[in-house]
Amino acid sequence: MKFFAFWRSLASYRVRIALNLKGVVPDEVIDINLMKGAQREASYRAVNPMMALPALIDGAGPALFESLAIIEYLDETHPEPPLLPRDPRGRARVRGIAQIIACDSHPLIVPRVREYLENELHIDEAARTTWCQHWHKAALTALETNLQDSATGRYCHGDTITLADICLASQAAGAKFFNVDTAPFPIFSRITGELSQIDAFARAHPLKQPGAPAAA
Ligand SMILES: N[C@@H](CCC(=O)N[C@@H](CS)C(=O)NCC(=O)O)C(=O)O
Repeated sequence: MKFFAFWRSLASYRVRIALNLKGVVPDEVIDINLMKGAQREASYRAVNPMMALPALIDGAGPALFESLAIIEYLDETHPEPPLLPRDPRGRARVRGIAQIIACDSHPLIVPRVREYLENELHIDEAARTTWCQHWHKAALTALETNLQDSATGRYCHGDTITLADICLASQAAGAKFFNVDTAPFPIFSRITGELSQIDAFARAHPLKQPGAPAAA
């Protein structure tokens, strides 16, 4: 198994958590340095034409891409512990929370968007930061409201870890990177605090990866 990742990539972080929860250790972790634009090199474009991390090649391939799709693949090929509830409504809620993060919020703050704002639209750094913080807060506001539901337990959905918790942890790491105050979101903060104590989450954290600075 080959895992294409980068320490700072929040989508790679999501897949790293799932790999840890499932006890799957890739044979090779291939570092694609997003800060040097390595995701756009031909060799990686051949793996993932979207030029985004992560990607996973399991056995003969083909390469898998998009963190949620990869995590569901891992969940299907390594069913224990399950990352989705058994009931359709529960699964829809968990996937919904995950998609607010991975599909609605995160794509607005990735390098290709920030670089386009800077290089093509000539938006200065302060305004780019305002942009990123705005989309973070929009997601946090929606998440906090969703988490007020009685289906929330110790974690996002009841008392077992699901795909939603994996995504919540990535949102928390992103909030730190972009200096977003999460104090106004108490349920989000409580759950992400709990998750940070779990070994599979702690070991997967961006700042624990090779090449990461001591603090970001
Ligand atoms: N929706 C994708 C997001 C993939 C993505 O944009 N990944 C970022 C890093 S977290 C990336 O590689 N960006 C490269 C770029 O924006 O140029 C997923 O969840 O896998």
